[in-house]
Amino acid sequence: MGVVNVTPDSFSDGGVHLDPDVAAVAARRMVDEGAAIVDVGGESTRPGSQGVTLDEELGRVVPVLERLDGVPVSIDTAKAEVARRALALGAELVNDVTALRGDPRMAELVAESHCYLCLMHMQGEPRTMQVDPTYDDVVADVAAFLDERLRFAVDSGIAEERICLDPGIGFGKTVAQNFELVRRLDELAALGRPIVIGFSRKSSLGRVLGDPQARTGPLAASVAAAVTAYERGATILRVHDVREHVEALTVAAAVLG
Ligand code: HH2
Repeated sequence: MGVVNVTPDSFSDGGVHLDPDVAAVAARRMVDEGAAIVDVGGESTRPGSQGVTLDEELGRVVPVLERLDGVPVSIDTAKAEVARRALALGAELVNDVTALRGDPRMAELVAESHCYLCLMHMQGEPRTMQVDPTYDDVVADVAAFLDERLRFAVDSGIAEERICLDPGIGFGKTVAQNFELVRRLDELAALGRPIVIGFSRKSSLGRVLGDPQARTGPLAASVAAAVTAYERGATILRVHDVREHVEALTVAAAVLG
């Protein structure tokens, strides 16, 4: 899954894809490089971010989606109206970082649209989530949350086979907790749904490399996280640098057989 953030402030590619033509070229290049789907988002969820209005978010993503005819698209949004417009423009997957808790109309929309859905774990909200994340056992707590959200989605009429789950790397977790979630990914895979991991460029990578103030992580570190997550059962890797990840994951798959 390639990432195209149509935002001025995303933590790693903010401002790069604000021009819809540039964003569409980037999305198509990601597919050429081997991405199965491109995740388009118009609202940064980086730690400390404030959120954007509906009009602002639509104004960012709609011109991009209009240019992506024929490209497999995921829409990264917590707003049902943004998802509705994106689905009408051909998006196949709704990537909701609030796991259907952000907008009461989202579950019904996804159920009626028969699209795919990603349910992600987040403790708190982006503005404050990194202040003091606390868990009894981060993996067990995230698994219980995802299981509950999966049941909620299915009870709302969304087909279980269309749902994937994501522990939400960096969303209300310490550096150690992010790595533990990948180390023990088999416990999340046991929920029986495909697992998405988005470790690409995240600050925990830069911090484990020795910079306690890092805001991002480098490419080689992102690839290492993706490959080890894949080895432990992740099947969808959300990444900014598609070509390098596809090369690494192809070799990892050849080794693992
Ligand atoms: N991470 C980000 C945004 N959306 N969705 C899923 N399912 N999983 C993730 O790990 C995930 C996500 C944050 O990364 P990015 O989009 O690069 O930055 P920003 O939120 O600042 O736009």
